[in-house]
Amino acid sequence: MIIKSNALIFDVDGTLAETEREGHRIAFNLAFRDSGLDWNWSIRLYGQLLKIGGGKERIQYYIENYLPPESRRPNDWESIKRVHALKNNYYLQLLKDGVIPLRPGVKRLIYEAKQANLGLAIATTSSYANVVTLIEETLGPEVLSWFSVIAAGDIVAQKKPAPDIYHYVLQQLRLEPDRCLVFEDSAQGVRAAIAANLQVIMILNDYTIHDLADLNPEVQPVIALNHLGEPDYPCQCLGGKIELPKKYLDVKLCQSLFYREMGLSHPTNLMTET
Ligand code: XBP
Ligand code: MG
Repeated sequence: MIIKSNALIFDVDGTLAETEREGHRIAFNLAFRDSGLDWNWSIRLYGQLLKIGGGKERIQYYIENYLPPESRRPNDWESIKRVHALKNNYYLQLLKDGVIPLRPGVKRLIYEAKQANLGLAIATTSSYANVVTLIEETLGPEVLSWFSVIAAGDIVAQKKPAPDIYHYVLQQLRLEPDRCLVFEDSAQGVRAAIAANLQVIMILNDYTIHDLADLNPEVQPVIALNHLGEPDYPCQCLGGKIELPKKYLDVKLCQSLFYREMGLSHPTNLMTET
């Protein structure tokens, strides 16, 4: 798909919706039960395991790092894949039950972007079916076609923080990085995007609230917010290189960031350098 306009690229888990604590985590625990594994990933433990991107990779990391040597089972990738497939079945059911809403401002921004003819793309570590179902259930099946590229899961060799998924999206969009703006919630997501020369708006959540402090000075988002905000539900600016000129992030601010990246001053002068 070739698009001529600038584009917004969204991470999914933690960015479009808070899918982890009451979604993936619950589904993992149900899959463990069905697989005869007496593991229970608490909210706190899951927060530690989130540093490992990808569900299969997370299970493998847990086995290798949290279990005593004599109980390190399953110890083969095929068995891990089976547990993970069970987990995703449960996760898809949770999405269909409507238990995971979009984060504030997400729907508004996606509609604004569509209206402004910006390109839309997805770059996620999660599985393709999970993304499609989340979008269909929260935004409606028709919105799925607004996304020119949905890059997910195992489509690339190395998951975030490697930049592979962002390189893939840029290649599919046939856009240079300065024509795109990324939305991410986690340090590994920001690292992946910046390693692909993209600029990032970081939308922190309960699990990633300390991730901004984990980032080196040269790997910083352009702005970090607690959520995207709405006109009647202001967001807070938590850090970054610019100040937020209003109480929520809208497509006009995104447009002004493209101007900034191209070294042009934006006609409406929406931004203030800090
Ligand atoms: C998301 C993930 C995913 C989900 C589970 O990372 O790490 O692994 O937790 O998805 P990001 P799967 O938001 O940085 O893309 O189980 O489908 O892998
Ligand atoms: Mg994320």
